[in-house]
Amino acid sequence: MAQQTNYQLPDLPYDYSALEPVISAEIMELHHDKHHKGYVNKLNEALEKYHEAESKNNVSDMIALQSAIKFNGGGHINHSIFWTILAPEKEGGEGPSGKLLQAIEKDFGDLSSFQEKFNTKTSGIQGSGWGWLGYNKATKELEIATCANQDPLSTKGLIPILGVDVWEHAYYLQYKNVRPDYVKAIWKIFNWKEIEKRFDQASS
Ligand code: MN3
Repeated sequence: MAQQTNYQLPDLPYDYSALEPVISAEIMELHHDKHHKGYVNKLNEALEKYHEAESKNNVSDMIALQSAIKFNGGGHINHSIFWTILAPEKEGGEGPSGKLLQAIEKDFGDLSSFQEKFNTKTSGIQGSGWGWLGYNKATKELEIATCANQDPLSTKGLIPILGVDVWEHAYYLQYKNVRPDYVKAIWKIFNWKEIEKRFDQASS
């Protein structure tokens, strides 16, 4: 009998319009209610089929389902992080402080160098993907990394601290083809309290 798998769409921690003018309510509603929900539904479908194949010891069916699990599971993981590391303008704090700021200064020189590198790499992703600040537990260093499609950052051996979705569905209705303007603007709505909490957990 197939095991029960039931991932749920998490609620947004704010209203659709809360991130305006940086991200419009229309984008937020579509992004959360349609795109993220789609990943959750397809993840649950794929896992159900996977458990069925597993119960029948059908390894070729199990292998065939892996890319759907990676794509939709990654989409669910990535978006679940994304909503929480954003906050209405001025509510998420001015910028990183404390231990996170110290680590950024150690690994990137200073905050503006980090910001510039992050924006350049993230804006330059070919096609759809995500730009991340990740923590490498082995080297105890922060790294900027990009992932294609919905590959989660764990595929690069890093713990996600902050990330930006640069799929067109995340910005096109508002920023059209000018992805760098969206990436630049999103710094106004980072939730630094949450991001610092993620860093503390990753680095402790
Ligand atoms: Mn998205």
